[in-house]
Amino acid sequence: MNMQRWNRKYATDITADDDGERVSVAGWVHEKRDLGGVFFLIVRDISGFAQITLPKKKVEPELFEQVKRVPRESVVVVEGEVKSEKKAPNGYEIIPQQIDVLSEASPVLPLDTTGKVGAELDTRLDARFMDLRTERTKHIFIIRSLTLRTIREFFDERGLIEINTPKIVSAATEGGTALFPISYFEREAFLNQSPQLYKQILMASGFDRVYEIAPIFRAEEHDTTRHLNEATSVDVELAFVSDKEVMALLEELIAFVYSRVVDYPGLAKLNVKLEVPAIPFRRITYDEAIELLSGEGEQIEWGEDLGTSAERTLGKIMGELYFITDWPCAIKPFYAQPAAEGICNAFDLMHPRLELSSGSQRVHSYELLKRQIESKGLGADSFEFYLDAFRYGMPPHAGWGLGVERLLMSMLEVENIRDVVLFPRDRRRLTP
Ligand code: AMO
Repeated sequence: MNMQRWNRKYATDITADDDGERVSVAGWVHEKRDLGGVFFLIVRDISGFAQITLPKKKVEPELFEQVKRVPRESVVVVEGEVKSEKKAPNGYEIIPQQIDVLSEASPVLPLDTTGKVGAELDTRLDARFMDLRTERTKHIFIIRSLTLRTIREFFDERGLIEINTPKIVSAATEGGTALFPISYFEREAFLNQSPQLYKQILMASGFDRVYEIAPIFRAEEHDTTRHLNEATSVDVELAFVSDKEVMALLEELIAFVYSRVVDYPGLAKLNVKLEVPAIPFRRITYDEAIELLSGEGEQIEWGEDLGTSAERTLGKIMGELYFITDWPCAIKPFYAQPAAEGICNAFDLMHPRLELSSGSQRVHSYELLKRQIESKGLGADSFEFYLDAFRYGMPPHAGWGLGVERLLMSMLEVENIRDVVLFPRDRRRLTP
């Protein structure tokens, strides 16, 4: 097959100004419409749609028969002449000279790609390759890519260094959520829950501003619309700063991402009204949070974590992005720095619907860290490689982890977290 011969253009790169030009568009047969004297073939590529017009009297009968027969969603290359046409999408149509069917689709499709017939999420995830051909899903993943690019740009401008830490690890970091064990030769190993230990180790290296965007694995058994077993986390760690500075960095980042996504033209296809949030976000302490909840009839014992229902109630009261600060140490990990009696310098960033991020100022004293690991009932032995980094000069530091999917689903008003992951991993789903 000689692919060179085609002067291939994306559907939206062709305009009415190309009138008279010979072009090729390559893509999928989106729709076929027979209007009697004229037949329309709508070809879709990643950019949009091209109208191929076949006036029955003018085109070769064989070409016409071929087009009539080709099943929807088949892959075709259409070569022909551009004609300016006000009524067509993008203001032009193509009068074809040749249509090559490169791959014929089976006639019964798992999904309707025009979006006229809706499908259940499970059906869409089972046929994700085809679901991605629909406008809404396509734009979600272009926005995901834009979001990640924007995050990297933001960090790059501020001099953070991007790091990659191991995903095969020997110890847990986030108490409460379970680990996925894997067989690692003759030893026990796990998939990482968070790059926490490694990003902290780097603080002892002189790399004083780092970030990582990578998968985290959590063996959570429950099946919710906000939890995945494999998620993507944006992790940040900065030295010579406190929790206050990293909170400011986090809210600036969120506002920056929103400002970019607001400008993305495809956002219109998702029917969301997005406004760039004003910074700084409101801050309430854990004590204030449980007081607010008590006012709504929801009693939380001091030292108890806030569950889904509490998060929802608080979200309704706050109505916008906000931080919860000054958490009881008992419900935060060993690496969070204690401040006053029983309280540590930890925070959660909340969207009215769900938690987006958590972080803290870290313990940087070797002795205190070791004591805190032990007091959480964890064996200091398995943390030796981590503790070592605290013995030879460890600056004060702070950081956070932000769930990429949580950010996307809240920003785009998507109900189920699985909708913003190409191939989600959950309790039931290991393929595709
Ligand atoms: P935490 O456990 O709160 O903190 O995780 C940080 C953020 O990651 C996202 N997240 C998840 N998203 C989808 N499915 C899951 N199962 C899931 N688990 C977590 C959430 C959450 O807010 N080491 C600390 C961060 C730090 O202190 O730097 C940590 O992992 O958006």
